[in-house]
Amino acid sequence: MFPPSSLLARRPPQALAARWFSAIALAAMVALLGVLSAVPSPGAAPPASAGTAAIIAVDTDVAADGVQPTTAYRADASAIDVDVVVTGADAIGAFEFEVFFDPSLLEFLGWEEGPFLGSTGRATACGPLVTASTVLIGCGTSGPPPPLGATGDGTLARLSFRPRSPGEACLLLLQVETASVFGDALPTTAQNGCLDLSPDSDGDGCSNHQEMGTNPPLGGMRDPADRWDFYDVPAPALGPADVNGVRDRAVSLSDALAVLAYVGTRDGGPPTPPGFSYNSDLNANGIADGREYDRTPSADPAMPWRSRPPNGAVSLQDAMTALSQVGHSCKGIR
Ligand SMILES: [Ca+2]
Ligand SMILES: [Ca+2]
Ligand SMILES: [Ca+2]
Ligand SMILES: [Ca+2]
Repeated sequence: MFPPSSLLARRPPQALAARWFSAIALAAMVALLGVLSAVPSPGAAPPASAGTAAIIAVDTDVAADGVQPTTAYRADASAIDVDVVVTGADAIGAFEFEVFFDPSLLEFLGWEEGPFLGSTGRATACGPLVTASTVLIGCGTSGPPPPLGATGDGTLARLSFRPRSPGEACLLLLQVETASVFGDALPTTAQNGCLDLSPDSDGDGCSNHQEMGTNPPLGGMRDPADRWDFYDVPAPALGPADVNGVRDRAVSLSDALAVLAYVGTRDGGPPTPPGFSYNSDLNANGIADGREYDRTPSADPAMPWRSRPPNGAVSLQDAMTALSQVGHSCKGIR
């Protein structure tokens, strides 16, 4: 065997010339390919300018900056909006996406176009195609530039759903596409999103997710299996004069006043002079009325608001405990 340098030295001159010719031809072909790839040709997908594809993503929290792939909501929320957004768009003149959702968990309510596609002043037109479990939306613009296509990040469309039952409801992008103003497809990838539809297992008005939060005024630092830790009671107080008191998923002064009205009632005891009775069931919900206003005060001095299960008598301490929860609310959909 010869060492490599000797191998080259021993090559016939014709072979060396052919090698150089091959190298030049290869360089020319590479250059030609570069020129060809820089000129968009109909039907061919040119590479993204920055070497990356645009991303069409499901943003599950329209109120927060950035794209949230997962957000928890109350499973009984009346409506949940999600945005379909694009990041890294490269002068697009059209887009299309198709979202799959589980119809046992979500009902599709409607959609509206986002501001991004028309943000450079191009007129847009959209068409939806909705089935029981999919939403396909395509929007395009017409005419040559100017105006240029939209570049960067923005909202393509907002979709609205109503939860049907608790569970993890994922919104899966079955297909995504962006295209130049000439209709050439551009590299585009998808990012799905999921809605964590949280139930209210103990029926106290706060969802499990809200109770496991860290903010007591938003229902947090509670037990999703303890229905007595959120002091929302039928208000005004259930009594001979008014049997229509309701719980409203928030603790307000009217809750504390309703508890105050029941102070002095006890399980098996007589009605108080104003006519409030522990063992009546004026709202016919199967729970003794006094029990609805009854709690055991907090055992934690650091959390005086932390009400515990009924102890058979409504006391002034109960009313004070309710007062310390005034302002706590689980009315939000999150
Ligand atoms: Ca709850
Ligand atoms: Ca609870
Ligand atoms: Ca209330
Ligand atoms: Ca009752």
